[in-house]
Amino acid sequence: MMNDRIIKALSGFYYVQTEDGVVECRARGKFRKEGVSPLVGDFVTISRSGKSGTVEEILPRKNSFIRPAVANVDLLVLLASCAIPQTEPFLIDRVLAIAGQQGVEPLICVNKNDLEPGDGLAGIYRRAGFRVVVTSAETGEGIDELRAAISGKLSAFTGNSGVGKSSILNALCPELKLPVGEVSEKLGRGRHTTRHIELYCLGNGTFAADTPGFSSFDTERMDLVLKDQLQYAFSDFAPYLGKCQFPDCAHLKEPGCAVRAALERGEIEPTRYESYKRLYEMAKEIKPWELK
Ligand SMILES: Nc1nc2c(ncn2[C@@H]2O[C@H](COP(=O)(O)OP(=O)(O)OP(=O)(O)O)[C@@H](O)[C@H]2O)c(=O)[nH]1
Ligand SMILES: [Mg+2]
Ligand SMILES: [Zn+2]
Repeated sequence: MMNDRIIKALSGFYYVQTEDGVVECRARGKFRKEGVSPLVGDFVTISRSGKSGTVEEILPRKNSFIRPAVANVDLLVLLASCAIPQTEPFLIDRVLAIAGQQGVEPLICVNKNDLEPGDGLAGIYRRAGFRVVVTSAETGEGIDELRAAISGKLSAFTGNSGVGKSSILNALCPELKLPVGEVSEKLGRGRHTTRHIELYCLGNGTFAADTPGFSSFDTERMDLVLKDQLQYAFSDFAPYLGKCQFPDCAHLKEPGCAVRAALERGEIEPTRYESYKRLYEMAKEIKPWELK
């Protein structure tokens, strides 16, 4: 059927939502040979034998991500927290750059506002022109606003482990009863409670994928943004691009740089610019064979 979609990937199995229920599938070997893997969110064609099936074809994707491994998303919800585990702005900026490159709308959600005020972090991103919701899965603050923002869309919830992705989804839809984990106060991080990606229907054409959280180590395996394209993935730089003295300005140390002038006038957030520089340095190291 046209609308058969992978809603869960786990241990080499793909669970495909069809008109008459969920079918457990394996993927054809050709996908591995071609270097593609089916993703949660993919529309697929399957063949069936008895109760199980095989993913035969992946229909063209609107977009796809390596981390979280999802396809065809309308909205990337980036969960952050100012309480333990704290979210580094660099992680947010890195995911924002990837969303920017894919042309996917991001939404920043600063959670755990009951434990630690999220206004500071929220302010940085509001000033940079992003949509931000401040929430608490504990008190319900901001949940209605978040529900309205994701309504009718397919969202992927991402963020470091323990920020409350599963808790927020439970707050949006208590029937989900997703497992939530503890946070290690000592180590300052979550415990990777969510182990697989799964897409849930929240009703009224709203879908949300819960995904395993990032640890501080595994961001290496994230999508790559090339150094020359990086500036375009920073939407807050857009008003200044093309206005530098040198047309090939990398916005680092070049004279007459319009981006750095905007930074000095306070029109670009310092942490955003720092993240740009860090990502640029990382992008310089990308080898041609690492690109698809
Ligand atoms: N006080 C408070 N605690 C929260 C809030 N959101 C989540 N928590 C707690 O934070 C811990 C981690 O929450 P999870 O929902 O498991 O976090 P997660 O982002 O899904 O983590 P992973 O699945 O490991 O990626 C749990 O103990 C939650 O009860 C919140 O807004 N306020
Ligand atoms: Mg979780
Ligand atoms: Zn410049």
